[in-house]
Amino acid sequence: MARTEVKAVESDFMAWMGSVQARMENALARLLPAANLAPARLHEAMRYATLEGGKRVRPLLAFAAGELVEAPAQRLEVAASAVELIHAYSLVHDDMPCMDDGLLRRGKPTVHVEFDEPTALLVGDALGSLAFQVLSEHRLADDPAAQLDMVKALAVASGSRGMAGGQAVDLESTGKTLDLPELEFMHIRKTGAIIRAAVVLGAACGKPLPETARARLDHYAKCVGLAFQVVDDVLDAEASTATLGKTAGKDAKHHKPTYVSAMGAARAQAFAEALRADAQASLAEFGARGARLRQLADFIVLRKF
Ligand code: GRG
Repeated sequence: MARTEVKAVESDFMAWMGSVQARMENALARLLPAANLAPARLHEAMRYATLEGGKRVRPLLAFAAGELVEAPAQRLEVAASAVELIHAYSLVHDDMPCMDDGLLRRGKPTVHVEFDEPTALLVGDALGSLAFQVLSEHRLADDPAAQLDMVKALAVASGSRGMAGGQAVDLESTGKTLDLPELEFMHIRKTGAIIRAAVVLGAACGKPLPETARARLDHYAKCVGLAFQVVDDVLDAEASTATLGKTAGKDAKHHKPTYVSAMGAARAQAFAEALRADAQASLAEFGARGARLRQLADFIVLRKF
């Protein structure tokens, strides 16, 4: 591709990303309870945790998967909001002193710092419930059984066989060395499961995909989900707090086993790039409709924040 063509593709992707991010900000602001509605402090904290921040990678993946199946944007924004609410929930709890004890998130004080610990606990609880409320009260699939499958996919991805389970392994592993299969087991659950659910939910908002296409899309999602956490490990070791909007260098400080501690930053980045190639290869059959998913795999692996 010529240099000018590359620039045009990049700016088209940036514009698409900005438009989905803006759409998501509006959708989440509408779906969250108003800040002045009683109990106002809890509602204010839920909005603080969710709005005006974050890359919105999971919603972007849901919208990109929706492009494969001509999914209506009104459905996608609701499904993507449910995923983002679970993600925001996980960040609030992850930052609490009983977990990773983070002080800074998305460039601002974490919820338990800005509010207090009991409020942070309740924010997570309430965001989780809201996620399943929005997923069940809007029509997202033509077939009600397909919509029930969406609810189940998000429940499984966030539960003990998904994110909560991965976090349990993460907490148990502090100060230990994990081998590569053990690291993969943890990362695929802690971070990958919700990313996979974002892709599944986006694809479920449109025309049904044949089983083989669904399997290829799921393989893509599994690869980018793992790659996302591998790159997060690299950025924690190599980027600055100002760039990340959260405290850098915490993994080494807290003796967390990561891909960087297991293989070094350069090999970890190379592993993420191999996962990206694997993800891209599994999109071959989708042709031009897979363009956004391809671009997102690039963004996830090459990002600097
Ligand atoms: C929500 C049911 C439920 C359980 C929560 C606390 C916990 C159990 C899990 C922690 C999961 C966690 C925080 C994993 C790390 C994932 C990760 C790399 C987050 C950063 O995601 P980005 O970079 O953040 O997409 P932004 O701020 O851009 O949205």
